[in-house]
Amino acid sequence: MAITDFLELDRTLSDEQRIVRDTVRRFVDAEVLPHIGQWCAEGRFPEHLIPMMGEMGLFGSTLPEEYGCAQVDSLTYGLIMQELERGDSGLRSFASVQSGLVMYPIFSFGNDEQKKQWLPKMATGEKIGCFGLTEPDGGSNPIGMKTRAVKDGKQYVLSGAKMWITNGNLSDVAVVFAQTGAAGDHRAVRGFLVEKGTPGFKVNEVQRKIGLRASNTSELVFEDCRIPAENLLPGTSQGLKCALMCLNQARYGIAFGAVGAAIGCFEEAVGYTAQRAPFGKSLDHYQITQMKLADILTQITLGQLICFRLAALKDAGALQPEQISMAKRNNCRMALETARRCRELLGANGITYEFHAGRHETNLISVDTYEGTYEVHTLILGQKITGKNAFD
Ligand code: TGC
Ligand code: FAD
Repeated sequence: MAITDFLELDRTLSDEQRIVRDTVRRFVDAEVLPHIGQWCAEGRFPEHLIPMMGEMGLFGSTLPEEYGCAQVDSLTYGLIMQELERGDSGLRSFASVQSGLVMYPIFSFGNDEQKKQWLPKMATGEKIGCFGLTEPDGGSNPIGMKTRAVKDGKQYVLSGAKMWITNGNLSDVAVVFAQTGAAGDHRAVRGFLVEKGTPGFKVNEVQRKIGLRASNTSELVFEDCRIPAENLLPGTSQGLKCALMCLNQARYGIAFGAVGAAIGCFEEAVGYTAQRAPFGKSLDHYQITQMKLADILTQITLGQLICFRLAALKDAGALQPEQISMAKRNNCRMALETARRCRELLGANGITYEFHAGRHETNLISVDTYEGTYEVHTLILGQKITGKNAFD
């Protein structure tokens, strides 16, 4: 039994779930961990991994086989995200945006033509997508968006900007949410497909990030950007709610992914403190070290339990957005705190790319921020508990 499977959750997996998890685990050990420090130092996403991930069925993996997807259950999907983020949050970000924020809305809100055009090629990784909701003036309250889409004959004209967009510079297509009605009208927000190279559509990569360095983050700018009217995702007729439904998919994956990052940090710290002996005995002989490790393992185990329950609720069609908020909020903060404590156990080595905890820590600052900050999820839970909406 691995120490990070303290409550023997592995026993509850089917053979198929275990095989998928172990395949992704081996991929990360062989192809990611030996090189990730270098990619972070260079500030680049490892694009050569995309076809390999496609081959393994890691994109849109819960979607139907008829679109070339693996059609796995929710727990398998979560475990894929866990293993990818044990490697690096940037890798999981790539896969969760492609799957939960681009393929999911095309599948859920697109017409047959859009699904056939995009989903099979996105499943293999031949085509890449990004998701534009956040704007330069603020992301927590997306209904304040300024990006507009105005119908003009057989076209929509987009104007505005989206900021902090994962995969932006790598993408063939962007799912962009824009206001088609009066400012602040929830119901009039719509989703559109904007293809790379469309006149009036520019992408600027964000430079000099202090974390998620092996991930592409970009600004999307729309200046009199004309797209065919048929690029509207017709099923986004419920407005902003459709964008929030996409977030549920990504937040679910992040809750699992954060556990993976925490496991990566913990396993490294256990190994390191068993070897390092600044006072003659290895660090793991000392009570302070053992207390830190016991606290961390307990928190990781609680995070795992939340995830496994989430998966069961999701497959039963009973998962509520507030339950996802609790998992995203708790697990991201848990992983961030775990990475900080593990980096501390590594002493000076913890601040280098030779080890993993410091890299995970700077990544997890972003993971704790995106897909709804800790405060936003606090207020979502607060509303559920009290019935009072603190966002008003
Ligand atoms: P509100 O009035 O509460 O709701 C409007 C309508 O939407 C419904 N709804 C949801 N439906 C499905 N899932 C959810 N999670 C939902 N939350 C709300 C709601 O029932 C209502 O429906 P109806 O039928 O009455 O119209 O909306 P609000 O404007 O007050 O917003 C509430 C708030 C603050 C919680 C929401 O705006 C929010 O979640 N803000 C955070 C924004 C966010 O998370 N952005 C993430 C951007 S994408 C990203 O970060 C990608 S990182 C990717 C990576 O690299 O991994
Ligand atoms: P703001 O909304 O300006 O908030 C600033 C601070 O105020 C935060 O601490 C927040 O918690 C707090 N705050 C806000 N409202 C309240 C309130 N009512 N009460 C108390 N405190 C409050 N977005 C996309 O659309 N697509 C992507 O692919 C994407 N990828 C990202 C990748 C990275 C690396 C990062 C860092 C972000 C990404 N984002 C993406 C954006 C992300 O979703 C936003 O950063 C996030 O939603 C927060 O928005 P903001 O940064 O504008 O902060």
